[in-house]
Amino acid sequence: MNRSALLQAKLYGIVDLGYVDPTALVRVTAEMVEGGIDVVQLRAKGREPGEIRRWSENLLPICREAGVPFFVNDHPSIALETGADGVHVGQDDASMEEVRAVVGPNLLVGRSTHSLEQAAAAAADPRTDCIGFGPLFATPTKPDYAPIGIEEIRTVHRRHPDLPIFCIGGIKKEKLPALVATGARRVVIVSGILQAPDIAAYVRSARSLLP
Ligand code: 3NM
Repeated sequence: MNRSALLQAKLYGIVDLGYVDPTALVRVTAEMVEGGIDVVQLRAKGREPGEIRRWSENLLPICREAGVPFFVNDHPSIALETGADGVHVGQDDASMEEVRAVVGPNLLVGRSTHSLEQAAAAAADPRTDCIGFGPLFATPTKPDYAPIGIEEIRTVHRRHPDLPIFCIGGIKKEKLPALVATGARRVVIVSGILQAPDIAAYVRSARSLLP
């Protein structure tokens, strides 16, 4: 899997253990894939590494079969050892040097960014394959972060045209037309997807709103 797969991607879904019971992980991931999700990440804050490793091993084949890149949040060694396509790290997590020392040159590495300055720093580092940019709106999924709004979306895309930028935070499918009009090209939706009564249908319809 290489970076160009991420440039093609439009809709990135996170299977977040804050919303999904462990017993439902496989079903939810399969429904996201069925709906046409472009990237899947496993996010399991505060969970034991052994559990995260097992969940990663369970979800990876579903994504692999569909050709969907699979990322593990926060745990470079689990991403490497389970054969995931990538790892996603936050600003407060390991440095890019530390992450690459664990995963080597081939895994994809994503980084959260919360300002134009952080996005520029990530873009200037060739070890970073994609970024999250947000939270655009307040969100219970990441409650301790102040929303940055949508004014900078156009600027961040203009400054970094070759970097896959995934807008994130408080995004529901109803907001997609306005975000696209503001220059967004790729988005992450977490609770909107995971709380939908029909996950595959929600993903399909959100995906269709991203040109
Ligand atoms: N990271 P929802 S916002 C996991 O800005 C995450 O880095 C963010 O969830 C960031 O779609 C966020 O439910 C939560 O708002 C996104």
